[in-house]
Amino acid sequence: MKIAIVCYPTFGGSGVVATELGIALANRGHEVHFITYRQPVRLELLSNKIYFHEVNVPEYPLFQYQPYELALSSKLVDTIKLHGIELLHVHYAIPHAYAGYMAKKMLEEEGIIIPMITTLHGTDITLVGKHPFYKPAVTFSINNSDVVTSVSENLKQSTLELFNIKKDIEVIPNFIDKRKCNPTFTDCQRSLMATDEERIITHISNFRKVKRIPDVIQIFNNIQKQIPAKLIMVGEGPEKEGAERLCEELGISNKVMFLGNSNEIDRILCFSDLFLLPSQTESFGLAALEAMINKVPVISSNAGGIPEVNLHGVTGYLSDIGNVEEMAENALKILKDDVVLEEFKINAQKAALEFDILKVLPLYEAVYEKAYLAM
Ligand code: GMT
Repeated sequence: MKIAIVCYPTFGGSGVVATELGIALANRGHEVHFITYRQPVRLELLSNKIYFHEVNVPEYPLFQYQPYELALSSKLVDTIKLHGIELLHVHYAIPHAYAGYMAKKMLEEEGIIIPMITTLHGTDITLVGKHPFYKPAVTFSINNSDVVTSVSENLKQSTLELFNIKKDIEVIPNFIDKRKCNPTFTDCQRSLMATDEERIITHISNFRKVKRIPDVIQIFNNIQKQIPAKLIMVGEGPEKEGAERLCEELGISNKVMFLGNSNEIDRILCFSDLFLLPSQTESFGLAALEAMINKVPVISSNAGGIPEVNLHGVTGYLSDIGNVEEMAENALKILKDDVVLEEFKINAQKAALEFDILKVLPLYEAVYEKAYLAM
């Protein structure tokens, strides 16, 4: 099929999922067109099966807010016509589903009928979408998508609770590609980060409030009082400065490394012993899954869809949001004993394999086929 994918091009989970999905679809022979305002961060190679079309929004002084939705829907119409695209898959409801619906309607005027699949990712529902200023438009765009998918059962239930949804929502979880996790990888530069005695603990996110960054620091602070350890913080965002200050106040700055955004997540996870994800809410927790496939157990909150990924007592432990004491105690249970750590590492990777792209991709393809045939 010729498929257009609309997503955010950033390091955020929805952009990563959309990009990895597009690459996998291209590997299966589909022609994939990414339509967004910048080349997606994980999209390194363009080919005769992968195209990128940039959405430009010309600045005009009259507008306090530049009309991105308008530019996106126009770009969709042009690209779909030019390349004979057969299906539109939008990731993140706001404003992509809304712009996609407008494009569909414009194309219909010209006799072109194209199905639109909307994938809900989390914050488009639980944080931003439910705001009264957006809610009617989000409800409308979901109800007017041809197929709606959500990345976890929990997100599906939240969507049904928060919005008046008349469509079925199919759950298609986030995924990883086990083939990208190379078992013969020998370039794991652990010694650059820590001594042999130290455990390495990692957190990766966009450092937004929802990630509860101060909790990450407090959990680590409690751990390092008991065992030698280092914390690696990967990502950029509004909470980073405060986190650096908190480390100084606690006197642990020499044990915490802030690496900024990275495209080499696997290289960092290969030497990590534990991953921390104490989020306020998380529709799925792709970062946890990426840790698990790299044999890294997870200490997390039990928020949202995280329990569908991190299995309590098996791949890590879950605690109530904000219970940093318990999270640190659980972390120590895993980290203090080499045998226990190894057991959790193996369990984490085994559980992550359930989300391998080879299992998840056919679910998307089935949805595409159903939507296409229904037109
Ligand atoms: O976690 C973020 O803040 C980024 C966000 C996004 O919209 O890109 O991630 C969401 O989508 C990911 C991919 O489906 C999920 O794995 C994340 O759990 C979800 N984040 C939240 O629900 C907070």
